[in-house]
Amino acid sequence: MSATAPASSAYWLPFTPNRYFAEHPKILAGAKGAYYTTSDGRTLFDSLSGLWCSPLGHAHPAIAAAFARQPHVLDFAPSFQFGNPQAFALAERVADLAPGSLDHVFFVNSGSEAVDTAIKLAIAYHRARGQGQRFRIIGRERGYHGVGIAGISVGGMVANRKTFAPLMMNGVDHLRHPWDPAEMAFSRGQPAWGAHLAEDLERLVALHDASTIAAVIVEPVQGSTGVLVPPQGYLQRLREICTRHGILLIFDEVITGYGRLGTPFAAQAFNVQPDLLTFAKAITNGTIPLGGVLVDRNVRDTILHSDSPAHAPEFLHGYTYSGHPMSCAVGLATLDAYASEGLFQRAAELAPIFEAAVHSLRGTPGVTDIRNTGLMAAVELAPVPGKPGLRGFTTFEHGFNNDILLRAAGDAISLAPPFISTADQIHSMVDSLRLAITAAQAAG
Ligand code: PXG
Repeated sequence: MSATAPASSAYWLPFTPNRYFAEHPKILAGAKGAYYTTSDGRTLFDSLSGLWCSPLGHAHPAIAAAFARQPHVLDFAPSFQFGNPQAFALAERVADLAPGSLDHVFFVNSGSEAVDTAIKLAIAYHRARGQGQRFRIIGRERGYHGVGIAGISVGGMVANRKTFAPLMMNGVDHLRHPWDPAEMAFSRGQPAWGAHLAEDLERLVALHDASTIAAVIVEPVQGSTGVLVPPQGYLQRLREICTRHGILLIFDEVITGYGRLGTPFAAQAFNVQPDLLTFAKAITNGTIPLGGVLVDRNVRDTILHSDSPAHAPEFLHGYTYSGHPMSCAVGLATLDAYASEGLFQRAAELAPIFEAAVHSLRGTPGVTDIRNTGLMAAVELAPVPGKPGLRGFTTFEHGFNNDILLRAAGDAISLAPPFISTADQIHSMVDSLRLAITAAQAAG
């Protein structure tokens, strides 16, 4: 097998400039612990836990063992009309980690599917309680909810939406995002300013009337557009407004789920209870596709006790691979590893070390903001005039050509190191980023 990517390669890479890639291929050939190895034998620190999904690091032996075992037990089971022990066991474990009455789990295979599923659950819930006119879903600017049509409709990433504008879902509206560098640049943790931005929801209620709104979907911390941390009191206020108007609150925790903020879910870190909660990524440490929606007891009961006949499904939704025994077995091994190694606690303990290290970049030429919470942060870089995204891209390229795998969100660099990282690794990650930022500045 060739280690390089020929210009004529059959593989079309997702969210990648493919023409550029053909000339400058980047091949990850191996991974162990907190490091990747490139096809030319270099070692790179994994500063984003893969794509936010591998907090345990790579090649974890307990996960490898689950992969080896499960095909001999049950390699596939039909998901419609049948259960399997792995799916039941994992649903219990996920529900045990979740706050309050989020005690049922609908399994899917990705974050995008989780978002589709949550939106359908919200619509189905209102219909089951006789409020089928509630069809609107409110998202947020700069939100990322995957790439399904529902997800890009409620999402707020312009580049992902504009090509597909004719396909956008009806009835969607958006809150403003809560990042304002003039008010909150270099905040550590939750910014003090900005709770009032949640009042956008009252404006949308006044515009559309609550009787037409089914749900609000937000990432508790906006991840993909560069770690936008919710201002103090903001999520509480959103919750209050939703409750007042009978609107469901959906937290998209595809990134924040499973310890990123030092608690199982961000809902617990911020002490705000959603009605539906989506997860994916870290549930299997990224090793096999799996996602899901945690569903509030009342939402589930309402849908189950709607007027469908006893022999017909109450919720017309599901995937061939929902509750796949392989994914669920690996999910169980992953949750066991988080628990036995105390890794959510470790993430909480590393967070202040990480915060201090990341904020040491303040003053580095070109750094215009630093934002962080838990073990996630973003460093905002001044753009190259007239070329948005180029500074972030050059910084990423420099990191790759040296010793660190970086992820650029436009001109911000996002960081989310594995929970197994040591304090020394966090410091050297920030040193490597400083060098990459400086090199990208010098490149003009
Ligand atoms: N919701 C959220 C909040 C996400 O972050 C998805 C849904 C979609 O998940 P799937 O599994 O369908 O990709 C995501 C995915 C980045 C980056 O660079 C973020 C994601 C994926 C890839 C890259 O920040 N988030």
